[in-house]
Amino acid sequence: MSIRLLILLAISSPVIAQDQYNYDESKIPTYTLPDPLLKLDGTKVTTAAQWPARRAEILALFEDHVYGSTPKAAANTKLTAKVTLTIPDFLDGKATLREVALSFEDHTINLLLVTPNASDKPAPAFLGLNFKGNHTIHPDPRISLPSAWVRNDRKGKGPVTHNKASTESRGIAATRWPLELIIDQGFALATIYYGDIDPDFDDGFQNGVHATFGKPGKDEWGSIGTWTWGLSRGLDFLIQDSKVDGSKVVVIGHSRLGKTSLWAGATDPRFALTISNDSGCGGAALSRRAIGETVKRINTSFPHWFSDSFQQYNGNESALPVDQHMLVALLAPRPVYIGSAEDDPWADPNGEFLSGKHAGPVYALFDKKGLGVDKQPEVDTPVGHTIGYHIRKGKHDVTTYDWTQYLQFAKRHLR
Ligand code: GTR
Repeated sequence: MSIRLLILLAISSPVIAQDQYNYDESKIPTYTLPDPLLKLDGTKVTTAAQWPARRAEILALFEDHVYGSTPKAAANTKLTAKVTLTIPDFLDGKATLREVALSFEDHTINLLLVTPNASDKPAPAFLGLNFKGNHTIHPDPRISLPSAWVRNDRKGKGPVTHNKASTESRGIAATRWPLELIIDQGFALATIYYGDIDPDFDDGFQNGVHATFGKPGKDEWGSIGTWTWGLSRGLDFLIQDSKVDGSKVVVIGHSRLGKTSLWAGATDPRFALTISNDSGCGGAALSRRAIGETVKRINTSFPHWFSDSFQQYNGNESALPVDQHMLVALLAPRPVYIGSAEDDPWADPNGEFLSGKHAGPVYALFDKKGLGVDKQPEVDTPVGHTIGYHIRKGKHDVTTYDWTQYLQFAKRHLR
């Protein structure tokens, strides 16, 4: 290497650190995806009746190699539910807002539930985790602030501290949660602050529900596993609530919480429909493409998200016994929608599309048409049948455009 190049590398090192990740489709390594229909004994699944056995194998592979399994004690824990706040005339009388404390031992997870007032019939519902507190989804000053850890949100910079949520953050995530649109279409919305379940930083699993259930083993849950478990506990409540149709609950999530919604749909078949928004690596994007965020990078930046076993695939994606199309396949024959954004190459939009495509053969076992197209569609052109997909204009975010597609898709499949 020439001295000139060395000096250039040294002075521009932060830029180089960013550039070490591939964004070029032509530089994707050649890879072969594992066949979702090929059983471990070498026989091939050809009928819907044979699928449950193969599905169980795939689920166990994801538990053992990617997300970790849920400790038995957690799986068996029943939470008590107590409604702590009711606002019957929320959104100018269109909806009822309730806050529900879901508790076990000394831990409380607060669910915010907004149900439409227009009809007496139990409403289909969306359930999703939020990043910054339930009070950030709407500016109403009556919504409680979380008491758990919240991110020190200086545009992602600076240390992750144990700040308290402030009243100034009321409604700051409202654009990601278009409540009126959701209520006007006859859906309920339920959300939980993810930090109530497990704070999102690597502390050796000292806090959140990890504190109750103990330090996880090598192939037990990381934070994505705990957040997923929290979604299922939210669903337990929704299923018994008279205002919600428990057979029509959609699980939705963005980014790391989109990885979480996919794993929730896979582990809890009571979710009727799953939505992944810009979920990227460890979500809908195929790991073997190693474009944008890679397995090594995600395990290095966020060692607490997956099980420790996932680390063995750092830079070694082809050794994974699964890839993320098999995560989508675990949702079959239930509907699933994958949303991408054009200016989000870190999440590999085409890899997100391809997971949907390669899950198609499993949907076909049930005579369900998956995406119905072979190539990633143009921007702002939603496609799909039982598997939906769009790539919209814009950056990594959840927008009204995304929600409009998700609501239409949910109506099409749940009504
Ligand atoms: C990024 C991470 C992504 C995605 C995103 C988010 O830093 O690399 O995998 O999860 O965070 O959750 O906003």
